[in-house]
Amino acid sequence: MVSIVPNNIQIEDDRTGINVETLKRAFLDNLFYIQAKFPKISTKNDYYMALAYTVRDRLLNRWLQTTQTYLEKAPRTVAYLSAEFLMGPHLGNNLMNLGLYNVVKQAMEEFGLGLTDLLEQEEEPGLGNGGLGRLAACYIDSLATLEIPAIGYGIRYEYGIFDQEIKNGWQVEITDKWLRYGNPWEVPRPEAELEVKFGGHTENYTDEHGRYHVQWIPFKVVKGVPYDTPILGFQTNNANTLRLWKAEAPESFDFEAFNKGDYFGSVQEKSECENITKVLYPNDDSYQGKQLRLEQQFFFVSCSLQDMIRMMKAQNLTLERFHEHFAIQLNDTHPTIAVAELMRLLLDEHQFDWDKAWNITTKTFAYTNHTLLPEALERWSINMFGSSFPRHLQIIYEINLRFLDEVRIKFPDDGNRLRRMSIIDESGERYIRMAHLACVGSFAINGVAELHSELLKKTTLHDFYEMYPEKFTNVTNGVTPRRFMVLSNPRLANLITKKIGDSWVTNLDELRKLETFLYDSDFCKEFHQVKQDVKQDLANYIRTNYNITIDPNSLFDIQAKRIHEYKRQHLNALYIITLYNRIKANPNLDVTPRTFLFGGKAAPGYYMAKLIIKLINSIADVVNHDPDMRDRLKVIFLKDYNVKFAQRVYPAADLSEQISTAGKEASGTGNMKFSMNGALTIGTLDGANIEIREVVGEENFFLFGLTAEEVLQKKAAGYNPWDYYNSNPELKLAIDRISSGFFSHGDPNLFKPLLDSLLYRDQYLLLADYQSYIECQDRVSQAYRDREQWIRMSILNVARIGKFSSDRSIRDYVQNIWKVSALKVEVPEYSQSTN
Ligand code: T68
Repeated sequence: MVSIVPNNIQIEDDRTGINVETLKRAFLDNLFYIQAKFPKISTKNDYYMALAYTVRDRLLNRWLQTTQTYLEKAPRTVAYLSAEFLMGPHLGNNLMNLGLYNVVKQAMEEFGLGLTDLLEQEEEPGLGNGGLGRLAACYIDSLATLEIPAIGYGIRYEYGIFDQEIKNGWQVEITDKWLRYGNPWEVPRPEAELEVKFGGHTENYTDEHGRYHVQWIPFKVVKGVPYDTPILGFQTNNANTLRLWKAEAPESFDFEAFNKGDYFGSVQEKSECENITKVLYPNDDSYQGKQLRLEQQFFFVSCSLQDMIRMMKAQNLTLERFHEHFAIQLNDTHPTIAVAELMRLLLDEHQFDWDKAWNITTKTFAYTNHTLLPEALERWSINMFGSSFPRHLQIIYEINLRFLDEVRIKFPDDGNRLRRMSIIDESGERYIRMAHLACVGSFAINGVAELHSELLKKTTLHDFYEMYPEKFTNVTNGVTPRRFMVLSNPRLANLITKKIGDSWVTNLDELRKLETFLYDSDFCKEFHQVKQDVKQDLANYIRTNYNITIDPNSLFDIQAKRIHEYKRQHLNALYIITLYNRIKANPNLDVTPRTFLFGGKAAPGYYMAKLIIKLINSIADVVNHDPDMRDRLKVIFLKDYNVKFAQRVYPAADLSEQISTAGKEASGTGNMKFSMNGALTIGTLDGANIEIREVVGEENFFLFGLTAEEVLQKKAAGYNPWDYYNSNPELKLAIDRISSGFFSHGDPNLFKPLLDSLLYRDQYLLLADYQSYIECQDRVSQAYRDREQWIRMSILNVARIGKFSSDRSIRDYVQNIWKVSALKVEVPEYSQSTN
């Protein structure tokens, strides 16, 4: 074919050039031709969009080259299936990864525009709830940075996690209209749409060779349209794809209905189809058996598997080798219906026999579990499941039949075991246990921190561990130091780079070299100054947005994460009340000034979590207005905690609160981000806290509370929270303060549900851990007074945190589970690559 592009372009053109002049020209060009604006009438958002397109242009060559290289070389590829990707803003990250941050900053400055301002303009894609979705985003970053061929598959929710406002101390949810002003980072690929079936029934038939087949006759068919976002690695040419699926009606009108005059009926069908990807379910670590949610899961899974099959066909590869070409990671059980769908595709659409199909399927999938909480384990009622997915129900029955035969052989005469392990729960109304399906259908099963993986083997998945010990492994979570250090804390990053060079960004263990400077007083001073400056930034932000003044010299004590009883934000609140009581009793008490900062969303239907938010705001109201507390205690609940805001928060923390009941937090990842930015942790022996403490050193970590084992023992021994209430005067006083109506304008009923839950059940053992927590907090206050020692502890946290880079996690997955290799992408000059 004759090239339509001259292949001798050498000048810096408007869409690839990276000097200041070219960037400025490109920016104006995009402002005019894409936003259709003159500078004079442009809004901040127009400027943001023009810049975003300017940066996107500079990604495209790498992205297309990557896609083409993967297509040609057909490397083994990771498909990361996740119902959530909590990506955070793209612009800053792409500027950093392209190495264009400073030159673009200068270009914008020459227009009188502040880059920080423009970055602030981006509406983040909040397509996740919390840790699980953010983990997927960190992993996608590391996969690209490590040059591993990978695709992230998920759902393009029209409305992501709700925006949180606080009204009168209560959480109010606002629809997240993140697509309102357009999304410059995604490219729709309508030409690659696929069809997904729902409902209906199955029919059996025999083909001309006398072979028996099943055909699924659906009730409705929905179109899946892929929207692709390039995910560039840090200073690499590899730009992987995040492919999110949007549901659409197959035709814009049902013409039959339309011709019959049923205009509204036909339009209604269209909107029903589009409902599938309308909104993200806002529950973390809990589960509601909603049919639409199940349909979301199947929708994106079916699209993704069909997409993979299509890719193999395009590469002339036989499906017999599907498992050699793809390693599919199931991010929790949300995509687990993939086990049945891949079986269906192979059996019904590609005529494989059962054994062959099952062999391929079980060599393809690997399953990551993210929770031990029983209320979070997904199970679907057979009736609901069967009404949407009749064929998959048959397949799951068949998988179960064969699986239980295997169990019977390995463990003869053990009926209870069969009942416990069955994929179908038959103890009452019948349910499909998705974690069981995931275990049976996968070749690898992992937890997300050492303790969590051990507890999985001992408790939740114990029977499966006995059945398939070789499948079980641990991959401790990690987070990307690019977004959570370089981008969000440039002052710290620059200081580190000045001391040890910049290779730590992709080899985080290099941070160890900082230990050499532990007693270098200039370095310690600079390190301290960085923390103070970042705290000042946050203080300014809070003054601007909350009209509250906080003192950057006070200890910034931060708990930022989803609100959940097991995470125990209310234990933190009990300490605040205790401090308050002490100061009221002795107004001259010499206390270490503290600023308590909270952030996090509650699931809209989780009343207790919402009441915890109200409690924190009510305490804040009293404390912040009490003259006795001035300059010593401040409490602020920061609204709408999201990735963008988290990037401001982590760098500014002195103390990171990781205080979940031991055995409940699978890993935690905020704990790592705080520690990376020099916060010390006050924490229980839970999730990754244990491993963080191990690497930073126990003398640089504030430990308190019962161990996971002690928690179980205490419960088994008949735990009675009243014993603690009655025998601990400070605890009693704190609780009585709340129940007296002191924080609720005299209303003793407002917080009664919370207090009753603590005094009569206390499922999460706050009262049992209270004294240990209080004493530990008092040690923190003492320690903060010796600022030089504190700084050294803080430096050691940074220096020793290397293990918690998501690069390490991804290497673990690559070596122990996926068995894939890096594939470096070469990018020839633009002029050559367009031929
Ligand atoms: C979190 N889980 C774990 N779930 O709680 C956390 N759940 O300990 C861990 O560090 C993190 O996963 C990453 O492994 C979640 O975030 C959810 O958000 C969720 C969403 C939907 C349904 C159930």
